[in-house]
Amino acid sequence: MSINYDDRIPNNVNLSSDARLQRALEAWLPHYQEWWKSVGPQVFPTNEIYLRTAISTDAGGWANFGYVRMPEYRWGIFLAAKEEGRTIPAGDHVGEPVWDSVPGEYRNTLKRIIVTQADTEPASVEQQRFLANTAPSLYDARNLFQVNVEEGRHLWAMVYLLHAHFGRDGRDEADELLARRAGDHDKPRILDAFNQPCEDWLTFHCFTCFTDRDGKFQLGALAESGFDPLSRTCRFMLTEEAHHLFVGESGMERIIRRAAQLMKADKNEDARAQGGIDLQTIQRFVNYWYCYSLDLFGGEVSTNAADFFAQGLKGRWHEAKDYEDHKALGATRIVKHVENGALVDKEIPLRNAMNEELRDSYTKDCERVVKKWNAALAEEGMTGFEITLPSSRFFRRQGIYSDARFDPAGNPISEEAFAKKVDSWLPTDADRAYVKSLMKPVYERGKIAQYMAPPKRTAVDGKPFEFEFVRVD
Ligand code: BYC
Repeated sequence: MSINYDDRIPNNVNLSSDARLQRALEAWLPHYQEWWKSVGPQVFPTNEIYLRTAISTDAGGWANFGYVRMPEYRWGIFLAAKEEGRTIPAGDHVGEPVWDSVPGEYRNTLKRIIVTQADTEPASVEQQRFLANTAPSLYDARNLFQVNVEEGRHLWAMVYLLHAHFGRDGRDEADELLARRAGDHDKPRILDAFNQPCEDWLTFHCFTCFTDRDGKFQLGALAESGFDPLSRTCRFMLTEEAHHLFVGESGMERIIRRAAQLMKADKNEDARAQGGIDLQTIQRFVNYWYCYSLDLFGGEVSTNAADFFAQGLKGRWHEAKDYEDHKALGATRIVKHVENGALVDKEIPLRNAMNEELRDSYTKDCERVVKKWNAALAEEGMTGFEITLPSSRFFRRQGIYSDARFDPAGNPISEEAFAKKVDSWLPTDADRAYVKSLMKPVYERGKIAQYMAPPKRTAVDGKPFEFEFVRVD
């Protein structure tokens, strides 16, 4: 599956064989470039950055490193190789051959899923546009840029599907994707988390750890789609996504580790007094972004989710590999509901609880990550504090828990009890102001901001932290 870089839009879908589609995408390209210029990274916009670019979708080809100026990055359309004989993994059509074109009866639903997925990609670039102005190191700036260019490429992946498979409607939706803006009052992005500000590096690492991880699981569910072009697109996106998660996971670990080191260095064990971010503040940011990301799985009980599954448009995480019953008919799941201020168990048809199933897979993955952070704390000699994940009922704005109040352990509490404790559970204005006050750029090779430990390994082409990841001059 080598990629053709001779076309104006690099691709491995034989784009030049379809002149109409090629023209349509080439007409979209300058609008995309304009969008990148106006909302992409605001510093080092034309400096050489050490980035990876895919040259093939095979194992050895997708991480090809070299210096690139971001506007010259070759955004393209890359699908994982077609699996001959692949069948629909789940739902009412399980076992039938996959669809290479859109099944008419599911056209609108499928378009909606693709547009929702697509919308998150440019949104994250917009949210992160000012972060490089305060990068803690050139290595971190480089990671931010890598994430940004690849989210831009993921937008291309979805726009290709819209143009290639949804005709006029698809083209209109592709235009709209460049018209909405993260956090814009009049034209916001579709999902809540993508309208939240991301203006400091603690937030960035929470975002890439927790919100990009929703991306991992949603892409995983779409990789199990019966619509094969979507599945193949998502399978390749997942390979790129892994590095984004590494950035978030290891970035948080470095902030947490530094907090512990600074506490040890201070006579009052006060990380803030030493220019770091204290563990309690980090915990509050974790609570905020984990819960916002839980919302991205939709409601606990969802007929939309049941339809997506029944129609074979979305599966569960590792549907084909890990499950035996791919119809999920007749099966049920207990979901806790709130009635008269108390939690009661309700039995829900499993298909209606598919969002909850995927959220479970996500939560398990997040628990694994937090365990690693706590191991890092223990390694630094910090035994009295552990980072924890709140209950999936805490601080929700979507689904059945959004109308009630819960403490982080998931117990229902009154509005007054919540108001009394909220400042110890979620970031306060003072926390945000403090974290913001630390955001000063460090653009010297091999140097790093005080609130973050350097990485133990960079995961960038085997290069050391001191490497010239950004050519500053
Ligand atoms: N915010 O039946 P319900 C990524 C809406 S991230 C606002 O409970 P459903 C990335 C919902 O649309 C992965 N609205 O939910 C990460 C519906 O609206 P309508 C993105 C929300 O439909 C970092 C209503 O509430 N991919 O890739 O079962 C950087 C009732 O919905 C939210 C996808 O999301 C929310 N959080 O599930 C870059 C995959 N949640 O119909 C990239 C595609 C729900 O009443 N999307 N609503 O107008 C989907 O599969 C589903 O749309 C959702 C929602 C899972 C999001």
